[in-house]
Amino acid sequence: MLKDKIEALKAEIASLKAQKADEVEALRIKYLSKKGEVSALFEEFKTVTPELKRELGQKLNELKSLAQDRIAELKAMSAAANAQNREAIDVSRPATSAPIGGRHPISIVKNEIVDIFGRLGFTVAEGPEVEDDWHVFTALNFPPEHPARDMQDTFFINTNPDILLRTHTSSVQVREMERQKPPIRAVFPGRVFRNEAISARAHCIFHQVEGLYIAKNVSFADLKQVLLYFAKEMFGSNVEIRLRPSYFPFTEPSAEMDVSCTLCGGKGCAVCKGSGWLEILGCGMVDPAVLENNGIDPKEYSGYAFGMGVERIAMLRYGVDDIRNFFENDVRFLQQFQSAL
Ligand code: 2NM
Repeated sequence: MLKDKIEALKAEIASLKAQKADEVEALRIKYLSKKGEVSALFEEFKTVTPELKRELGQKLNELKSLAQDRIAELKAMSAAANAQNREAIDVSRPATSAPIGGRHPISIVKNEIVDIFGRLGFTVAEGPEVEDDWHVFTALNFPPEHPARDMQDTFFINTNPDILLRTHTSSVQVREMERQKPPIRAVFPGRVFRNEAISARAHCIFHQVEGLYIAKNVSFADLKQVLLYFAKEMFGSNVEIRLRPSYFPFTEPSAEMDVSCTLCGGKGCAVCKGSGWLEILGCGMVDPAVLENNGIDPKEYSGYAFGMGVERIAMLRYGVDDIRNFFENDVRFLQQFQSAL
C-alpha cells in the first residue's frame, strides 16, 4: 500500500549517511530527482481513491520535506568536515625536500685530483673508451708481442684485434699530441678496462687520471716537484714521497712513487704492511720514440708523464679496504661520502 511505502521510505531517509559531497549528491538524485524514489510515490498518488487523497497527500508532502531537510543536513556536514581538513594543513610548514643524488666517492676524488693539477696550470682532456690499437698501444711504444695486447689482458670488440676498450687513458694523450703542438700540459681522467679477475684490490673497470707535460727542457726534477705538490695537497703537508726505478714501455727513465703511509705516518702498520710506504702512481720521462711516433721532435722537446688509479687513491684517502665497494652502489656505503648539503 502507498501508506506503507511512504512510512518505509521515511525511515530509510531518516537514517541516510554520507561523508563526501559527491555521495550526498548521489543521494539527492536517488530520492529527489524527477525519476527519484519520492517522485515515484507522487506518481502512484495519482491513482489513490479520493477518500485517501487528503491523508496520503499530507504524508507525501511531509516525506518530501523530510528528504529535502536530510539531504541539506548531510550537505552541510560534508562541507564542515572538508573545511576542518583544510585547517589541518599547516601551509606555513617548510616543504619536505625531494631527495637529490650525491657525488660518487670516485667522482669526488677524481675531481680533487683534477683540481690540484689545475692549480698547477694543467688543463683537462677526455677521449673515447672504445679505441684502436694505435692510440692504446702502438703510438705508445708497446712492442707487438707485449702481454697487454693479449686477449688475457685486454677486452677486444667483436674479437677484432684493432678495436678495443682502452686499458689506460694514455690513448687520450696520443689524441692530444695529434691535436696540438707543444707545449702541452694536461691531465686525462677517465674509465679504463682490463681483463682481470675481480678481487678486493683489483677490478676489470676502474678510473685513472694520467698527466702529460711536454715543452722545451722539461726535466725529471720538474716531474718530482709537481708530484710532491700533488702528494701534499692530496694526503696532507706532512706526507713524504719516494721514487723507485721502474719500467713502462712509454717512459724512460720510469719510476713508481710511494707516499709515507697515510695511516701510521711511516712507522709501519697493517695498511703499509710494515714498510711505512704506499705506492700511489707510476711516472717517467716520455720515451723519445713516443714523441717521434706523435710527430714531436725529441731533440727540440722533452716531457714527463704520470698515471694513477683513482680507486687506489680513494681507498687510501677514505680507509676503504675493498675496491668492490665502489662498484656495488650500496647507498649505505655511498652516503658516507656526502658532506652536509
Ligand atoms: C703511467 C705511468 C708512467 C704515461 C705515459 C704517457 C705518454 F703518453 F706520454 F706516453 N702517458 N701516460 C704513463 C707513464 C702512465 O701510468 C701508470
